[in-house]
Amino acid sequence: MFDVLTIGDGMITMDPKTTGPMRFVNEFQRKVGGAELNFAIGTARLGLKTGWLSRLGNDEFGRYIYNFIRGEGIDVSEVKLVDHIPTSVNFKEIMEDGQGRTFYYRNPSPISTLTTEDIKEEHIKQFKVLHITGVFMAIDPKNPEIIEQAVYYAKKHGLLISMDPNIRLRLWSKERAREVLTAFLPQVDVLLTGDEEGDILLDTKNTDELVREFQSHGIGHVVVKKGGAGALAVTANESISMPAFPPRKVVDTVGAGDGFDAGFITGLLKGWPLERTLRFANKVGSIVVSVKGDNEGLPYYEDVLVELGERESIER
Ligand code: KDG
Repeated sequence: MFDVLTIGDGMITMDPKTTGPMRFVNEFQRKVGGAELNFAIGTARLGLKTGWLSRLGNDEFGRYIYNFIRGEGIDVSEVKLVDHIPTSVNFKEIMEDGQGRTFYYRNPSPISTLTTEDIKEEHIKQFKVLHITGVFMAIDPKNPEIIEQAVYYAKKHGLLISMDPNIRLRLWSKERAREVLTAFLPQVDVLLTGDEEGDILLDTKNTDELVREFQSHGIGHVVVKKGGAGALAVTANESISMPAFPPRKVVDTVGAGDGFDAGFITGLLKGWPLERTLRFANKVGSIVVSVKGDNEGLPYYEDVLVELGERESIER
């Protein structure tokens, strides 16, 4: 039995060696990225048995990502390398304060070859959680249908559905994102959204209203991520708001939300109380921003315990 499955694109991420506008950056480091891929790495490092369903180009970059993911101990039995479409690439721009922009070269992406036939009931039913995000659904107009198929099998076999809207406005419009993602809300058990994404989905900046509206769709865990301002987690019985842990240093904020999601799902599957789950997820997010790269900062389970002061760190 596996724990969590996610479906999404994997990209070569070109990380700038210097900060500032990309037109002045001359050197990049070749890394890997992709929201669902980061989430998969995050959960695997935290000790979950994770699967990633994807398509990569049958090229050097595709082989590199495939081996990288396999090296993280993630199940790649549903990852295929396809001919004729090169592996997606994105270039990052990082400013002095760790914020930045992304420039994609992923149209088409190898994952556009995925069809509903590639979603197999026998595969899905081996997991406890299906984690879906707006990035995959934005890449190709037919992708929401693929997620519908996966959600159908997942529900049939009692999996929890977790969703991070992960809205990338370079990939689709606010209107399309709202139309597609809100249609999934009645199926979602755990919603892990940024506050600005909540506003795009439901047209309100008021957090209480957002939460109430999400709960009206029957979502059991509504989590609103507020970046440096922390997060709020609400269930039918509890509502916990928690400030973020101050990171050692903010170097690169990309991937922090995926890390938070990985931490939250880990706590949930471990059956922890909501407060502990939120604290753990917050800590994972704060560790990620202090390291450059979309997933390099994702911590191992023991690292988080050390950072939370629950385990001693022996240096030498
Ligand atoms: O959540 C981080 C991801 O967004 C990043 O690794 C790559 O921009 C990306 C994407 O579209 O997946």
